[in-house]
Amino acid sequence: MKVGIIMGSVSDYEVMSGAEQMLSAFGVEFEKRVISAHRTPDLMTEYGRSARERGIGVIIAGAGGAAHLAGVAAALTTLPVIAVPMQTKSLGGLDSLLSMVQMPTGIPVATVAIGGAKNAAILAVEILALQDDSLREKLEKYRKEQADKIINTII
Ligand code: RP5
Repeated sequence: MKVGIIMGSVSDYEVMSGAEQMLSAFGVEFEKRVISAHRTPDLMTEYGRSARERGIGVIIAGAGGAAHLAGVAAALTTLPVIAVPMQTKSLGGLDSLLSMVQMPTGIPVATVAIGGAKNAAILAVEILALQDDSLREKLEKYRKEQADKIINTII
């Protein structure tokens, strides 16, 4: 299964490329698209409705401001959706965060930190690893490397 990375604007790509890099490091296949819940509602619907049959297992959605992308994606599919709130000039990203995290009961979205595209990717890998032992081993190796870096730090 692959991961679907979507973002509301090409201006989100710099942050969302972090998810791409992390998925590549784990050898997880992904596709990426710019789709706006507001500017391209028909494309949004088509994407959400067809995601599962196109082999997507998890969706990562990055958006800013009135950040409805992840919530609308979650409304269109029962695949897990992970939201990445974008930092914004006007409100620092708190707008994006609150917009994404306050989903109504029944349509959940897992929201990571503002700009947390890399963690979104790791969470997606953890979900896919539930049914993939080689991916689970890669996650364990990654955790060990992180710990070793700290343990071996001399100051
Ligand atoms: C959101 O509005 C996008 O996700 C982006 O974070 C923000 C600004 O979009 P642009 O005006 O840069 O296209 O929909």
